Amino acid sequence: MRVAIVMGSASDLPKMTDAIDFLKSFGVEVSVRALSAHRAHEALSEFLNETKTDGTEVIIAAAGKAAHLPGVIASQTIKPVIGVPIKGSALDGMDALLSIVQMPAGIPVATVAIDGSKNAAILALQMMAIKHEDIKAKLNKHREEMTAEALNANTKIMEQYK
Ligand code: RP5
Repeated sequence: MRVAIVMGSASDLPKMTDAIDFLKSFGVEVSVRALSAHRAHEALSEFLNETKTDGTEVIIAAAGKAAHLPGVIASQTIKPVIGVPIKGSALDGMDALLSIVQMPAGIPVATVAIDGSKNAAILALQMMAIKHEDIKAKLNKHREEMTAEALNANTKIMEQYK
């Protein structure tokens, strides 16, 4: 059970650490790389070759600005690719969002919100839960915990304004 997380730059790492930690908390192995589609495309292709045989099931790709990385990765694999637009430029991440989401027909990238790396991790786990019963059980427990937290917050608000 492995997920690969590829970033366009080491400067994207702070936005991805929650996702890395969340995946690891589910017992998933995580490969983390900073391999720009523009500045390190040969090393990127070599890494994608490794993912063919190392047990990687889903690839999360995060990039900012003209964020071609997720699409370039998707062009080289049929594994599901989840794109995370990173906010970090004068355009507040809208540039990255549109670069990632507007893929041409035939090469999809599942795109989450700007800086939405936690959802990328959850979506990767949901894909893997189709095959892995242990991940499915942990995701269901996680949902139950979220519901309990939300209802607890509601109870507190009701008490505050009764
Ligand atoms: C993108 O440009 C990277 O994904 C990063 O979000 C942004 C800035 O990269 P650095 O100039 O910090 O390396 O390619």
